[in-house]
Amino acid sequence: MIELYGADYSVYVRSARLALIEKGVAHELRPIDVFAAGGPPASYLELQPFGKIPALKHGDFTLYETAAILRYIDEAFDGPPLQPGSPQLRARMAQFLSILDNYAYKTLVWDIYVERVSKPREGASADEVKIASALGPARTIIQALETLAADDGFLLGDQLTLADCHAAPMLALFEKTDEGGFLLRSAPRMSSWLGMFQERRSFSQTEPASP
Ligand SMILES: N[C@@H](CCC(=O)N[C@@H](CS)C(=O)NCC(=O)O)C(=O)O
Repeated sequence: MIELYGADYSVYVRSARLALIEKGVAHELRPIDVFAAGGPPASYLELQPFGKIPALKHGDFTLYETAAILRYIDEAFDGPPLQPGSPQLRARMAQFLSILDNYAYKTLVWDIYVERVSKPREGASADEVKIASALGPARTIIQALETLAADDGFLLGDQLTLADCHAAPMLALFEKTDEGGFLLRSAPRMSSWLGMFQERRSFSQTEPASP
């Protein structure tokens, strides 16, 4: 049995859950709230010393860092392949994952979504300066993804891959903001891909209990 430690509100945890569901791997989500007062339980730091979610346990084997977890899910279990066979498409998939980790997460999720949606929902005001300065980088990210995305179907074409599982949670949050909705309207491939992916059962099954 696979145990995935984390919280349903986390985009990174959702990426791993999407891959597990799309691969058809039975698993349990073990709740860890990294934003609880005092941080995650000390015992969790043995699984993830940086205090981030998710972490995965498969028997005696433990793993953290979502990109590694995604590859493990695909390579350790039977089920539909979630990585392309050709070197070019495999490299393209790695490029998507890297763009999402290194550029998109902070800008789209923290600088825009958290400021525009999460903070006001909790009664705090949005940092408009932070949002305004994130818009240029956000435009670059969306244009880059649009340039790399396949014309039709999944991000790499006919095959659903780890790139889709990793991109969808971040892009879905970004789309909920006015700024994200506006930028995505200028990226027709990304918009139609996101609309299509959000219709998948794996996506509704991993919907956070409270948004
Ligand atoms: N490099 C980590 C990043 C994971 C990550 O940043 N997760 C967020 C939740 S979406 C987190 O744990 N944040 C807690 C914090 O930053 O204190 C990975 O790939 O797994």
